[in-house]
Amino acid sequence: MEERTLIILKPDAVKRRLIGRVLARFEDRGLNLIALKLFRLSDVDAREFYSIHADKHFFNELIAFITSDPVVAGIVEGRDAVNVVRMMIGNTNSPKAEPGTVRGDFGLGTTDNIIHASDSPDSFEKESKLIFS
Ligand code: FUP
Repeated sequence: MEERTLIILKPDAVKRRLIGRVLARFEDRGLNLIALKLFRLSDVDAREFYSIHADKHFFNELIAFITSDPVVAGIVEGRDAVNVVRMMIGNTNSPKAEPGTVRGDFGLGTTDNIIHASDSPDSFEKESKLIFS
C-alpha cells in the first residue's frame, strides 16, 4: 500500500554530516522524498512532538538534545513506507541496532540515535501536521 511517513534526521546526524548518506538509503530502497526541510525545532514544538514521553525520566534530556542544533525533516512516500522505514532505522538503542540499519551503522546512543521515523500512519498524520504546518 502506498503510504507516507515522517523522518527527522536529528542534530547528531546533521553535525556529523550524514544527511546525504542517510537520505540516499531511502532513495536506494525505492522510496520517494516528497518534502524536505532543514530547521531548528523550537522548545515548544519539541515538547509537543514528544508529548507522549512527557512523564519519562529522559524527557528533558531528549528535548535539550533535539533542540540543540538544526534537524532535517522529510516526508517519505512509497509502498508500506511506515514499516519499511522503521525496519531500516533499527532499534531505538543504537548499540543494540542491527548492522545495516541506520542506527546500527551510524548511531552512538539512545538519545543520539541519528533519526526519528513515525511508528504508525496515525503518528505520521500528527507529526507531519506539526512539522510541516
Ligand atoms: P523510537 O520510536 O525508536 O524513536 O523510540 P521511542 O519512541 O521509544 O523513543 C522516543 C525517543 O526517546 C527516541 F528518540 C529516543 C529517546 N529516548 C531517550 O532519549 N532515552 C531513553 O531512555 C529512551 C528513549
